[in-house]
Amino acid sequence: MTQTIALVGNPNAGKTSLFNILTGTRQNVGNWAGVTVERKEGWIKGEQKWKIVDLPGIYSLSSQTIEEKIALSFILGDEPDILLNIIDASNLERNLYFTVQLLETGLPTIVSLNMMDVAEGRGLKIDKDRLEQALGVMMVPMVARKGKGKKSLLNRFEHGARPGSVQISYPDQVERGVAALLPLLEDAGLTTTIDARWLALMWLEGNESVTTMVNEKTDRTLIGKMKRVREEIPTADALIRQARYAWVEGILRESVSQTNVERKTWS
Ligand code: GDP
Ligand code: K
Ligand code: MG
Repeated sequence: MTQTIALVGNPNAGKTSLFNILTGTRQNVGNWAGVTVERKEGWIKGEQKWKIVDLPGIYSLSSQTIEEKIALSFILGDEPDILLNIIDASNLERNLYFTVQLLETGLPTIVSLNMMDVAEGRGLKIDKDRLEQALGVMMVPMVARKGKGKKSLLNRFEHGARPGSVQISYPDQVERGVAALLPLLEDAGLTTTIDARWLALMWLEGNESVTTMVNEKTDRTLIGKMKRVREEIPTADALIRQARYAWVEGILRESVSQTNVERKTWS
């Protein structure tokens, strides 16, 4: 059976470079339905088992640009077997905000810790084990432009990906909203492989794609109840965003330090 890997990450994290070293010439390029955003998919060289879909580069799942809608509807609708999240190791704070949102979906995820050469050149010392522990998923250090780390990544695909297990404690108001929503989401039959807590958070944020999905699949009485929960927390999106940033800052304080020594392990 073919497994689908969705390649996701911030713009310029190295998605295209990674896609190319993984698929070589075995690529199809088209557009996402109805829009002129490029859609690429390919097959991992030497293996028929994995199809890899390159999702548009985005910074979060929240602000709902066309690129974000495409990525989110693929994640929600197609439920890829593995999320391959490529992040820029020299720019961890911004990149990990998105990673946290992805991990909260509960989908199996592998993180490609790319740009290790740049990070090392800047004297950043990244405690990968600690980061892995905090995020609950495996990370593969890479220099995608040079194809470094590809073997380890393929090895990780073989061993399978772990579901994200990030558990951020949000402010009480938000947690009460989530608690009120969980049974409603269950009644609506919306608790599938996508984590119900994540769906509840996205609903509280007022996320358009999740709102559309809920509206399509839920009867009006339940939607009414869910809307009332959301209306009670008008600042939910800001509260959630701040808590996520604070959580990322916390784990970076514990796992990244700055050194003066420039070690050239990757060049
Ligand atoms: P995308 O926007 O995520 O598709 O990123 P690209 O694959 O286009 O990469 C953005 C730029 O970073 C390009 O100039 C790449 O050659 C470069 N790049 C990609 N991976 C690495 C890496 O690991 N190290 C360095 N130094 N540059 C990289
Ligand atoms: K680019
Ligand atoms: Mg690209």
